[in-house]
Amino acid sequence: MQRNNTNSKNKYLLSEGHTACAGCGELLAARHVAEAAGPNTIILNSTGCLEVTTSQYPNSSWRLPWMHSLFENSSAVASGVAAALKYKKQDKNINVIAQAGDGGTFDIGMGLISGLWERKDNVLVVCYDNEAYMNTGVQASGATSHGASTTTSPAGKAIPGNMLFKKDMPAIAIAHDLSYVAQTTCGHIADIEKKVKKALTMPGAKYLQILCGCTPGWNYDTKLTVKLGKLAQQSGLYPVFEAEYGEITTALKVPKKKVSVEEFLKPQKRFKHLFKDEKGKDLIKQLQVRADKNIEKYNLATE
Ligand SMILES: Cc1ncc(C[n+]2csc(CCOP(=O)(O)OP(=O)(O)O)c2C)c(N)n1
Ligand SMILES: [Mg+2]
Repeated sequence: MQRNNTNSKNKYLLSEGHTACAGCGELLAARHVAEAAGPNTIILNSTGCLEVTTSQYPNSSWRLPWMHSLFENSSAVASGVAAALKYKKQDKNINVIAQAGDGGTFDIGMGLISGLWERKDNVLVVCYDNEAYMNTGVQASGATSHGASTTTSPAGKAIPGNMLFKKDMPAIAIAHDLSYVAQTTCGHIADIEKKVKKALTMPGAKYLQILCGCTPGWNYDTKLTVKLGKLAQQSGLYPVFEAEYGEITTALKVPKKKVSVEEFLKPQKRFKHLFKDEKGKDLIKQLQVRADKNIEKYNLATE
């Protein structure tokens, strides 16, 4: 494969020349995952926006060994790579990362990821959670927020957006008794790097989930990607935390001055119908209850 812009001074391991949208939270997060992991890393990438936008034949934006196989199986291929590295006694100095979107992680890749976690294969599984199947046109996934309008849960007379609730994947990961499970957002770039570095020091299977704004899918102004990540955390809707062997070890506090879920929802047109009538306002209240429960569960309140 050729690399794009080979004369460039940009030496990011995920470099320019990709075709992602302006303001893509997934590409931003993935760049920092790669930077934190460093050059001695092999990445297995499921089908999705991150794969499609960084590897258009005959180009690649990756300055790392990187492989795409199928939508559902980056984790199974990663298990094979980890086994080969172990056989070659190279498993201590080469990292293996299996990465996918929320569709590839929460839904279609779930069985194979669960197998990897069960066997405790030496792989970091990273989910870029943009809360829908974005690459194929914003279909709802198991990660889609309650109330979000998507092409398979269009807000209208029949329903006010997605009527299902987001699957708690980190809890499912923790239930596999992993050495390390963490969650963060594309509004917390330094935290992404810190968590990847930490994860790669932990034995066996690890899981990192990153909330990533999607400008066309969430339908917001491109300059808000980082801000929305911060608001998701500050409102309590998307806790930023780490758990080691099932115990929460760190959790980022929410600000003393309450940030309501409305502040996160309002700039995104996927939620615009919620602000129009009483039914929508009730649904916002339900989301606020869930955010408040997170604040309690993860002990996020600032004294
Ligand atoms: C087995 C299979 N089913 C469906 C598809 C079509 N498909 C390709 S990418 C994609 C969406 C990916 O969504 P997600 O994993 O959330 O990643 P995103 O694009 O949102 O980053 C789908 C449905 C496929 N390639 N293979
Ligand atoms: Mg997605």
